Amino acid sequence: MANAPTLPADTLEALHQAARARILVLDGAMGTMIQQLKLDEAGYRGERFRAWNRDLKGNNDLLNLTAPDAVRDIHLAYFLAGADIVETNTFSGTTIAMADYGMESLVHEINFEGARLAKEAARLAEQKDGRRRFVAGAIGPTNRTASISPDVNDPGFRATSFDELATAYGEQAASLLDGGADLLLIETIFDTLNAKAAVFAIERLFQERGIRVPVMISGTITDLSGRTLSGQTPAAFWNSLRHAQPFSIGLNCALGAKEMRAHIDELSRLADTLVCAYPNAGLPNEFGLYDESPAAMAKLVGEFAASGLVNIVGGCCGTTPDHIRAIAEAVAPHAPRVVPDIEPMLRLSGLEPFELTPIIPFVNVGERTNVTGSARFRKLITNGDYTAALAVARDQVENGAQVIDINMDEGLLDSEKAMVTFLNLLAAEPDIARVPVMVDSSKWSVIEAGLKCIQGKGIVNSISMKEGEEAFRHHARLVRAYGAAVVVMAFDEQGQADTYERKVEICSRAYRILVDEVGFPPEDIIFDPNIFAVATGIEEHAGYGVAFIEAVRAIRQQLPHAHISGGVSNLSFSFRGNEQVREAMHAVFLYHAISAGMDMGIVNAGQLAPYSEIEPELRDACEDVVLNRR
Ligand code: THG
Repeated sequence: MANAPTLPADTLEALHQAARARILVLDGAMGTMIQQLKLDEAGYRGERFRAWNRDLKGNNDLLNLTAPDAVRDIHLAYFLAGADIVETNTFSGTTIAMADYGMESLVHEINFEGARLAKEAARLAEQKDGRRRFVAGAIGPTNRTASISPDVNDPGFRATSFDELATAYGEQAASLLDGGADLLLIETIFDTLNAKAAVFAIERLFQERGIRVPVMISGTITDLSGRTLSGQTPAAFWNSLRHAQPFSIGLNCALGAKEMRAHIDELSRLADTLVCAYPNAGLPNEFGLYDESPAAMAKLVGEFAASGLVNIVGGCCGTTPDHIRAIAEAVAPHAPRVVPDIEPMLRLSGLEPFELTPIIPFVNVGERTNVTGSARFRKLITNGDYTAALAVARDQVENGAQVIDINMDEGLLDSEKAMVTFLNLLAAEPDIARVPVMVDSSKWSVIEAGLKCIQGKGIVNSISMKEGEEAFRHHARLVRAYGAAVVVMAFDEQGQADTYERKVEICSRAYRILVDEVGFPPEDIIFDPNIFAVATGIEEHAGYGVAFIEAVRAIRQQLPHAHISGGVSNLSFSFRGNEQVREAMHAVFLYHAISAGMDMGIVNAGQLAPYSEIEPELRDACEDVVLNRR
């Protein structure tokens, strides 16, 4: 998310300049300060909502309308304690969260006023000491999760959806910008899919308005396992959200600075953007309150700064202006973290990260979860036996699949529904969901439905130029907005490429469009130059193996950072039923294709023989066929 700032250019420049010059200070907890006001039900209601038909005590965001002076004073207290950025009092300002109070219709006003009040406080603080202050529009996680079922007996159930979240987040973000927010802050993320919906909505808003403001992203690691509530590690979380090109990535809330340190350290090493940490004031006490002292907290956060881990610091639950003052003093002597240069690399995630590093020669993508590629899987899905279908996925992972390809393209099936059901159930299986998903369909609607279910960074399989460049660009932009990598088939308006020349020409054209026009990162592009069946008895098919292998070599040389994949089992369709020969064919083919630069393939993860273990006579025969020697 670069380019076209909406902020007055000087605000954006001032923000970047400040971030280069020093560790920026965020505010502390709004909720903690509101608690100290000891407002009763009437205090929350004010005159305007005196007769509202539901209890309003605890609706902190409503105070933007009913107690604006108090809210502004809290912001001002944080600014004067040393905060550069304060968060608007809008943590629950979505229609989804406001439904608890029947206040969906007030969302615009609450966010607009929230931003306006914080800006007023910023102006007052600036008048006092001349230092620039900024307002981050706070976007909380809502009280629903897109990738976790609230019902333990129904793991595939979801209380909300990507679309519902994107609509709600989009409304909130628009109102925050209308009210004057300088940045947006997607925070306290316990389910990365919620955050991906927020990122999607914000990007759509930026496109609609032709504007762009810096976006901060902050997750929360709520237990000692070091994972988010939805099960991701910090690195997986970062891989899932990196496409947002956020102003900062970081963590907040949870178990305090001490427990957060290791995770911030990890993000600090991985992220090529600013790192932000705003922990709670320690662990909760017996009343569930956070009471670490300003001095104790400042010592811990000060150490983050001394160790070069952070660019932005602040506090969450339990922190007060005194905490922020102490933290600001503690970090002031230290230089901000230097943003590292991170090597471009295909970085995916399920619950865990997967990186295609140069030492990985080849990525196994499990093919068996495919209704057209497996009669057994098709039967399980059409019979609705999802438990056994999940076992197929588990087998693939246990047999070494590092990614699983999921395909529900079957004429008699509601493919979208099957894709969604399967992915939602899969999300509840940590031993499968740890790997990234490849969403495989020839129908865009099925792909999009799948993308809306995965919290990790997955792969779209596939897009192509078969319907022309315009549709190709459109799909590529959406893939990017959903934060996925992409398989591009060597397929154009004329059809599927079958010769070396056509394969290279189409992939080159697609690469230029993706990289130069769409801004797609080249390391997130996976070309599939079409593996076709050989030894079919048809003369023209004999050269398919060689055409693929030579195209791989050329594409790897000519199109930097892009990867190559293919459906390996396609090659041996003419040997159906003879598994031994098929396996040998695949081993021989992969041996040559991998040395030419193929680094990924859709394979039967349980049935991959090493080249060296193929019986020599059979191997020679396969070589003759694959390399078209005889
Ligand atoms: N490129 C891309 N995606 C793809 C393909 C590709 N997705 C689908 C397919 N091709 C890759 N997946 C498979 C899965 C299974 C088989 C072949 C390719 C296969 N199945 C056995 C058969 O049909 O004989 C299994 C039979 C059974 O168990 O019922 O060979 O090329 N981007």
